Amino acid sequence: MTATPAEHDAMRRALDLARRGPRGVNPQVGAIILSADGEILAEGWHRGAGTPHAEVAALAHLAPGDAQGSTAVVTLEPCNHTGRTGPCAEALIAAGVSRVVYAIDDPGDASSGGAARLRAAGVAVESHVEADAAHALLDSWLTVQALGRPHVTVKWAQSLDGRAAASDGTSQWITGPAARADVHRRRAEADAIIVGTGTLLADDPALTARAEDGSLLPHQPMPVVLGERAVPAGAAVHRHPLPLVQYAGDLDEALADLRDRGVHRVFVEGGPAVAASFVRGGLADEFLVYVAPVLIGGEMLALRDLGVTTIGEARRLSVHAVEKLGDDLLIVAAPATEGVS
Ligand code: AOF
Ligand code: ZN
Repeated sequence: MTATPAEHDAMRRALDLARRGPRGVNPQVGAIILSADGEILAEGWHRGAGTPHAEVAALAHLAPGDAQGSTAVVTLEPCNHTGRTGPCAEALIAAGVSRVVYAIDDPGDASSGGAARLRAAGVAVESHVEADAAHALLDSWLTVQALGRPHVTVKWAQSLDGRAAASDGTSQWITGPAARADVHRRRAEADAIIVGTGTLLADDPALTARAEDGSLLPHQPMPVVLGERAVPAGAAVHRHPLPLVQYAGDLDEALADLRDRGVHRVFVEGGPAVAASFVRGGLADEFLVYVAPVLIGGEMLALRDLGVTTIGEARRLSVHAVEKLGDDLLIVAAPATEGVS
């Protein structure tokens, strides 16, 4: 049996519930308990590490016995481990749930196995329901689990002919206000924002996420600079509410250290050399390319050399979205064959 339309609806609602939880070391998870005839009996979501998991939060609304014969719709495979809390698979079995529908598998070594445990107890289990939406919600958390590093978005703005600056280095402003506002909104969703020392010295960016009136948005990404050159004492980035973190060496080490600091989502903002080093290292999970209808010509390409000498080595991407922002275009793309599934 596949999932019913009511179960798909419940999953979409469970994903909305999941979004109420905080992004952090634990995933955002939502759960809904449906009666045998598809009525919502209870809802729950995970409120962060150390608090009850979504399934347990939902079951807590029901009197003993009320979940007997019910269906649990959960955005992540119910866990099968005792971590900060007990195993959700056991809680569902104990409550008498007879069917579990979930979106994506739990990738954790210790926490996975809930589906098998449920089936062993005679519970019907259906997976991969609304899986794409659940993937999108948990992309950074899944990247951290699978690859041990934060999810990396590489962003640049370019002319229609692929240039990021004029020959004298001037680059402000290639794109218009709508595109810039979109960048700030996305910066505010990142845990860290990375630039190279070249960009920092050339543009003196504040690396803050700002509203259109210039005020700071509530969530600020940690400012990070890559490279060995010293950051001047008067640099605008020193007025960022969070202290600047600088890495001189290896990209992988920088990302591992950021992960250890709780960073799940980084936004790489420049310039062409830093962007190219992420691409060369296979470290770019997502691309945001803002394209302005302007021609610059010349040598100042948006991306430095990738070591591609023959077309078979070109990095193929798939386009996930194209948006019109004022006069500009935003292309959202990702490596065609990579990605966590
Ligand atoms: C679920 N439902 O709502 C969540 C799950 O240390 P703990 O006990 O908080 O466990 C954290 C792990 O449990 C986390 O890494 C992930 O694998 C899973 N999260 N599982 O069944 C939930 N938040
Ligand atoms: Zn759990």
